[in-house]
Amino acid sequence: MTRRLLRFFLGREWVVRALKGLYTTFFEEISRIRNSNPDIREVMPMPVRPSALAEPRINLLLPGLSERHVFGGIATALEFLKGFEGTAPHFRIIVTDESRLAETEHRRFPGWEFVTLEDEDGGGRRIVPTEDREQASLAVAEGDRFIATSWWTAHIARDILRQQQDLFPEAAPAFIYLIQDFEPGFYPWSARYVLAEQTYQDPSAYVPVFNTRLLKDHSVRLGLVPDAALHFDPVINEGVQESLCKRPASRERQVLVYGRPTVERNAFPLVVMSLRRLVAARDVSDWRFVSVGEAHAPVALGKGKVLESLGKLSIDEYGEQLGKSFAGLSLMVSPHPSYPPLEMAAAGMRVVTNGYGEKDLSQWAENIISVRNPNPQAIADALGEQLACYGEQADPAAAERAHSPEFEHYLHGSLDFSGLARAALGEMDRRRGNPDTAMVDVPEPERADG
Ligand code: TRH
Repeated sequence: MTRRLLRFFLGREWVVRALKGLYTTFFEEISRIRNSNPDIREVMPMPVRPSALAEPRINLLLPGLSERHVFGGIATALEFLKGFEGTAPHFRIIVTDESRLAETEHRRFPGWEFVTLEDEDGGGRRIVPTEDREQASLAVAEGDRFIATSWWTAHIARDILRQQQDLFPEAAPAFIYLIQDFEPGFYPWSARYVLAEQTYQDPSAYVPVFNTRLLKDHSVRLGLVPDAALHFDPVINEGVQESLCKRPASRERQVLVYGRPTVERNAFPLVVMSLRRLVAARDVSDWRFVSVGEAHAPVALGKGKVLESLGKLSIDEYGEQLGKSFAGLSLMVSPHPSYPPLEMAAAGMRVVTNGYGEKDLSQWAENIISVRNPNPQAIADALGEQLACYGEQADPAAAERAHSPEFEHYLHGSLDFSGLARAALGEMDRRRGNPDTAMVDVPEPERADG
C-alpha cells in the first residue's frame, strides 16, 4: 500500500521536480549522510570455523540466488557447478550478498537443503546465505574447494582459503575463478575498480575459467593469464530455445531493446539517444519500441513515439518477444558478447550491437550488425537500414546460416562442463606444493559440439 502510494507520487512530474530541488539544495547534507560509513560491503570478510566433514565438497560462491538476480551470469555459474557432479560427494552454494532466501525461492532448488551459517555442518547439497556473516562463521573442512564467480567472491575465496590453510595445511592452495567479464570495467577508477583488478593479478592464487574465448583473449592481451587458460563458449539458454520452438515466429513492426538503465555496461543512454535519432530521421510511425530486462519509466523518443518498458520477463515471455520482434538493439560495453544479442540472432531477428576491442559479433552471424564505433548516429543508421528491410520476406533460415564456429556451437552445441571441471580440479592438484607449474600444460578443453 505504502509502496503503491509512493510510486503514485513519484510518478507526478511536480513531485520529481520538487525532490530534485530539495536534492540540489541539501546536496552536501545528503552526501554527508550517504558517505558517513564508507565501506564495500560485498568484500566483508568471511570468518571460518573448522568442520570435521571428511569427504571433498565443492563450494560455489555466488552473489545472489533469488530469481530477480538470475540473468545470464548467475545462470551460467549454476550450470558450471553441474559440471562438477561426480567429482565430490558434497556440494554447497554460498550466497554472499543475501541474508535469507524466501520460501518461493526454495522451490526452485529441489533436492537442496537451505541452511544457515549457525547450523551444524553436514554433507549433501546445501545452500547457505551468508550476508549476515558479521555474526556467524562458515564451517570449512579440509576437503572444501571453492569456485568464485565474480571479483568480490574471488576476494572472499582468498579470505576463506587463507583461514582454511591455517586450519588444514593440506587444503587446496588455489580456488577456481569463473571469469565472465573484465569486471574492473564495471566501475570508474575507484576502490572497487582496483579491488576487482587485483583479483586477476596473482595467477598462483586461482585457476581461471573464462566465459568465451573473446574474454580470455582480452585477458591474455592484458598479460593477466597465459594462452593455455581454460575457456568455454556459450550455448543458447534452454528455456529461450524451448520458448522459441513453442510458437512460430511472426515478425511484427517491433524493435526489441535490451534496456537495463542501472547496468552501465548495457549503455542505456546510448540506446535512447540512438532511438531518438532514428525516430527523428525516418518514418517509423508504424513501429513499436519495446524494452526488456529491467523496469523503467516510458521514455519519449520524439514524434509521439515512446520506448515502452516490459521489465524483466520470464524466460518464456522473453522468448515470445524474441519471436515477434523484427529487429533488436542490444549493447554491451565489454569484451564479452553478452547473451541477448545472440538470443535475438538465434530467434532470427535482425540485431544491432556494438563492437569492443576485438569483439565483432557480425563475424558470428549474418543477422548481427556490429557497430565498430558505437555512437548515436552510427547505431541509428545501422538500425534504420535493418528496419528498411521489413517489406522483404523475413528469412527463417537466417539463424541457421551461422557463419562462425562460435555461433554454430551456440545454436547447436551442448554445454557439458564436466571436462572443464575436471581440467580445473586437475590444475589445482598440479599446483599443490609447486605453484610455479601453474597452467604449464593444461590441455585445451574439448568442445562439446552437438
Ligand atoms: O548476468 P547478465 O547481466 O550478464 C552477465 C554480465 O553482463 C557479464 O558482464 C557477462 O559477461 C555475463 O553475463 C556472461 O546477463 P546477460 O548476458 O545480460 O543475459 C541476460 C539473460 O537474462 C538472458 O540469457 C535471458 C535472461 N533474460 C530474462 O530472463 N528476462 C528478460 O526479460 C531478459 C531481457 C533476459
